Amino acid sequence: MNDCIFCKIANGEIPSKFYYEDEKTIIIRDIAPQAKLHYLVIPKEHYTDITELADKNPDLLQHLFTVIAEKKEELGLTNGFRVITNIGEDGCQSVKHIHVHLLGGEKLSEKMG
Ligand code: DGP
Repeated sequence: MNDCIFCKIANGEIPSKFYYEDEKTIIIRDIAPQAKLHYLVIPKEHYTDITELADKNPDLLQHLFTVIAEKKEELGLTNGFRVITNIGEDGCQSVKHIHVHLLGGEKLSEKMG
């Protein structure tokens, strides 16, 4: 995916601070944070959204959530947080490379949509 910004971040073409990295995953801070702490959990391999990932590589989907569970405290998400993944047009997905938003570090709005 030559044109994909998250592929470029994951492969180092666009420099970005990684808050976590393993062979399959990176975690970065969102460039336009919508909470005191706003991370993006991104698989290095390109899939468009979570439905494609679930269909084509369920082990990688599980890995993303294992990383979230293992790293949440190191990321400062100690008192709960919100997990969001946007899909497609109605979901307002702007980057077409699956990423999981982690929002926390403060009490969030009860509204989600
Ligand atoms: P979504 O709307 O779910 O596709 O969210 C995409 C998010 O990605 C959005 O909150 C802004 C963030 N984002 C876009 N480009 C960059 C970037 O170059 N660096 C970082 N850190 N975040 C980005």
